[in-house]
Amino acid sequence: MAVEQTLILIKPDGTHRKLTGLVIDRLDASGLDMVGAKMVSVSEKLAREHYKALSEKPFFPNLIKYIRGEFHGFKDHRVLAMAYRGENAIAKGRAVAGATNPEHASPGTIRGSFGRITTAGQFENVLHASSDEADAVREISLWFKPDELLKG
Ligand code: IDP
Ligand code: MG
Repeated sequence: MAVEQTLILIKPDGTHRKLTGLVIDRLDASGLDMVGAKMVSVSEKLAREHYKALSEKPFFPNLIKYIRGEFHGFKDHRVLAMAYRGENAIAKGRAVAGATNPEHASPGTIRGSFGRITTAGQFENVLHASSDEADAVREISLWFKPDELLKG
């Protein structure tokens, strides 16, 4: 099995609803090791770069507002960014998260238990988890400087 790194973001609905500890607990239980963590006030530039593959989607403008905390009353765009390392870290992070659409996410996953679809159609699904190795590498280098990550 491959040792991988993955990016986990606790999105503003997750921080607003005090789900930070629960997400970390689930990731601990999955056996992964946290190798980086910081609270981030997400700039528009960072939000657009993170979600650039979705820039043509109709929900993109609201997605940028969502990840910047504009639907949750935060003045400082509050996201907890974390990097995890371990065997099959990417698949394990996705398994903790559950399916993208909270209505399709299995009960017991974070998104299945706590995600919602707003009346505007936005999926508020508590956390981001990198979806494949190329995304994980790109996203970790976008959110973290090399010296912010544990090496060992
Ligand atoms: P992922 O977060 O499970 O990897 P992506 O397709 O990469 O899913 O989408 C990124 C984020 O965009 C989702 O987590 C969700 O917040 C939002 N999103 C994705 N698809 C939709 C949609 O069809 N309607 C509204 N929001 C969506
Ligand atoms: Mg994705």
